[in-house]
Order: sequence, then structure tokens, then C-alpha cells
Amino acid sequence: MSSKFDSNAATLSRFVMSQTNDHDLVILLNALAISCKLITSAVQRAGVAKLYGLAGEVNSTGDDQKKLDVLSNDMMINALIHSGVCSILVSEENEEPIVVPPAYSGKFCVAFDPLDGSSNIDCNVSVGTIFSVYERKPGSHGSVDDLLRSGAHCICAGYVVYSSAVELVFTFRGGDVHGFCLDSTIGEFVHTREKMMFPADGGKRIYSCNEGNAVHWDAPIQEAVEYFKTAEQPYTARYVGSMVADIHRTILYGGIYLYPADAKAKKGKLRLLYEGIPMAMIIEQAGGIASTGMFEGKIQRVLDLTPNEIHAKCPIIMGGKRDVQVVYDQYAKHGVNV
Ligand code: P6P
Repeated sequence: MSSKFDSNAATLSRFVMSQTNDHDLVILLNALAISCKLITSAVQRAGVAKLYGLAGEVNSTGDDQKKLDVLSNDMMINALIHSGVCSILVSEENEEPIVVPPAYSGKFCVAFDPLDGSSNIDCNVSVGTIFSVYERKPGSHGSVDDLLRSGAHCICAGYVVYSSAVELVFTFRGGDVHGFCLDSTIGEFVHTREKMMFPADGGKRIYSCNEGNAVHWDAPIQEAVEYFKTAEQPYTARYVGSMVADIHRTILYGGIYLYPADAKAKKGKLRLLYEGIPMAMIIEQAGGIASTGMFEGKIQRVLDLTPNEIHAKCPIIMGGKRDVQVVYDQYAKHGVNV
């Protein structure tokens, strides 16, 4: 009978160490993991510690900052600065980039949303952390320019979903997508999912979007969602309102997540550097498609976009090939080259 204890726990650190000779990267992922463990503690004790409610400030997105937004942001910034391997940080919660003091400066540049979906936090709905990692350009001491590059230059990306379980999903550029569940008995993220992939047959027919915006969508998006509702094999609607939860379900079960550009938000709502690019890398490397839908006159791949500023927005159409193709077919009916 196998023991309940694993004498050979496959932790995140060990996984990263097995995938790279760059020990600074191992240090970085450890710092990210520590900050997400701290965020886990804060999120799970929010009610007891009276951390619900507003902090009284507004973030770069114009959202009212929650107390947990501010706390989670401080946890990530401090962990990354003191890792000694970062030189510039970009957070959704900070209008300006954070320049790491020279004494702690290193080669990585990290963009993150420390607590994505935090409008859900006071009612205990799942929230998440999303991050993308770049390396300084040769000769750079770390500046915003190191981050204002397309997803082709992103070296790794990940998210953490704080839900019934806490799970970190991570991938290196060009690599497989792996899942690590937080084992609270040892305080470590333990490798639980090898090579996460969309279901080969497209999986469950689930569409995920905020239909409250439907009147503002362009016709192809409206027609695609109408198709999802009326197809011979009808789809189910699932929308948590936390991108991390919706994307995590989409990869594991199948389906499509849409936050398109629309008449009132020509660039969509989500942020390219710390939502679009990291999620697009994960989605593509899990066998899906990460598109902008119609954006600036053409259908684009999210990873091909270059942010012109650290809080640049991008439309998002992400999901399995079967379901994204439904959107593409509608654009094609309107004469759009896909
Ligand atoms: P809406 C949360 O604010 C977020 O950035 C994503 O996590 C989520 O998918 C989306 O915005 C929800 O936006 O407009 O539907 O509330």
C-alpha cells in the first residue's frame, strides 16, 4: 500500500530546474510562487482578517482598488524585488512601472495582474494572478522598452487560479503547459497536470462572454454567439467574470472565451502585457487559438501584437480550434480575410 506521503514530491522548483539551466529563472519562479502563496493566504482569510471592501484608491484600469488588490500587489512587488533577478516590473495596479533598486536588479522583466477579477472577491468567487516574463534586451539595464515587445519575446507565462483549489499553470515559450496544485500541508505547488491540452474533439460546447455587451459587438461576433445558442448541438453559457477561471475551464473542458472589441471599447477591455500575451501563450501551447478578432482593421494573433504602452488593451477571442473557427466563419461571411 503506498504511503499517503510523497517522498519525492515534484515541486514547481524541481520542475523548472529540470527544464532550464538558468537558475535565475528558478529563483524567479520561486519568488512568483511565494507571492502567490501569500496571496492565497490573504484571499482565504479575507473575511476573518476584514480584508473585504474598497481600499479607497483607483488603479490603472480605472477600477476601484479592493483592499486585497493593494495587498496582493505589494506581496508580488516585494517578492519580485527581493528575488534579486528582476529589473523592471509592470503591474495592473500601478500606473507607472516599478524600477527595481540597483542592489537587487537582475535580468528579468515581469508584467502581472496580481488579483485579476477582484470585483468578485467580496462574494468569494474565483480570482487569479496572471504574469508574463521577458528578459532584458542585450545591453539594457531594465526599462519599459524591454517589456514593450510582442509575445514572441515573452520567455514564459503563467496564471494562478484561487478557487476550490489553488492551481498554478505555467509554460515556457514553445513548451508544454503544466499545472501545479498548492498542497497546503507542505506549502508547495506540486506538479499535478502534465501537458495540458484542449480536448482533441473540441470538448464541451461552452461559450464564455459578457453578453451585456452584445449590442456593442460587431455583426460577426453577434452572429457567432447566436450560432452558439441555436446550433443543432447547442452550447452552454458559462461566465465567471474572472479571466483566469474562465480560461482555465476553457482549456480543461473545451469551449471559447470572448472579450472582443466593440463600439464602446475599440481595443477591448483586457490588457495585452499581463492578460492577453500570457494567456495567449498558454492557450496556443495547449493546442488552442488566441485571436483578437477584428482589431485595427484585421484579424490578428494576440502574440503578434506589440504593446505601445504598458497598459495597452487588446480584444480577446481564445479557445479551441472548433469554436474559434465559428467566429472566423462569421467574419469570412462578411468578406473579412481570416
Ligand atoms: P466584465 C476582471 O475585471 C477582468 O479583467 C477579467 O478577469 C474578466 O474576464 C473581465 O475583466 C470581466 O469584465 O466587463 O465582464 O465585468
